[in-house]
Amino acid sequence: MAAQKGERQHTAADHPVAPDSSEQYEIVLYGAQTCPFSQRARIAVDSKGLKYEYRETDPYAKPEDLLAHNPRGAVPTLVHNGKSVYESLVVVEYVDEAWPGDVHGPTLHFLPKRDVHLRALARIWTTFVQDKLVRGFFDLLAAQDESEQEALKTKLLDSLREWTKAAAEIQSSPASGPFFMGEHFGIVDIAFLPFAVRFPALEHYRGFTVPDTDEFAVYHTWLKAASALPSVQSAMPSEKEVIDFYSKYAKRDATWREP
Ligand SMILES: N[C@@H](CCC(=O)N[C@@H](CS)C(=O)NCC(=O)O)C(=O)O
Repeated sequence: MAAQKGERQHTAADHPVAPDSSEQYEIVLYGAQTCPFSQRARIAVDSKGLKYEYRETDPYAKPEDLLAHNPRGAVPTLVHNGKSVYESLVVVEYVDEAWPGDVHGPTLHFLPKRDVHLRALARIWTTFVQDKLVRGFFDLLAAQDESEQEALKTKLLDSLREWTKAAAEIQSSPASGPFFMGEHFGIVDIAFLPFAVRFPALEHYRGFTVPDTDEFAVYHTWLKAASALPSVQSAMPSEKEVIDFYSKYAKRDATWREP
């Protein structure tokens, strides 16, 4: 697609990185394969088609180079021309603003660019993902008491029902999908997808599943379409990795780092 007047065509040549290891990369991403927050960052940079150096990092070992860029010692941490950005949703917005469009042209935006109301909706539902779905995911894993687990399963499913209903409403005007905001993959999808693909851990440890009913049809269609994207597949953990990783969370030996 041609660049619009006043907008510069964005090309791969804007961020040239030869696959030569002697060359300095301008973007370095510290992440962990099993970490859903890291997957958000990787989806963001991979969706934009950026070249970057990925450093698989154990954040619990707190290596010096990670601490030098992020005093919290957490992943993901993005370093762009020596300056660091962390907190996964901040990283996603940073990537969106620092590299408008993608390598194919100026049209890819994680936050709707021209419609201020759609942009507000994207923020409302990204916050919902964080406050209800991500929190619900970790609360359910951490719960040891069976009756508490049952209550948290119901709560998580209620939140997912609300999210799915909102997606269906947004997609119905104008009719489109399969992503949360319609045909464009964006920040709401990036915020939630890494957790949705880790739901097998909730099934394994807590018996939580999303019913295959009409009520959740939009969710299942979304999950299938979004999981198939190359930018998502490039950092997808296996089901075994997910289940192994969350074993310590299910025993309450670890939890997430809140923003
Ligand atoms: N709020 C953070 C959460 C990141 C997070 O919890 N990362 C974990 C790995 S999945 C981590 O680095 N943990 C190390 C620690 O908390 O010390 C974000 O959104 O980026």
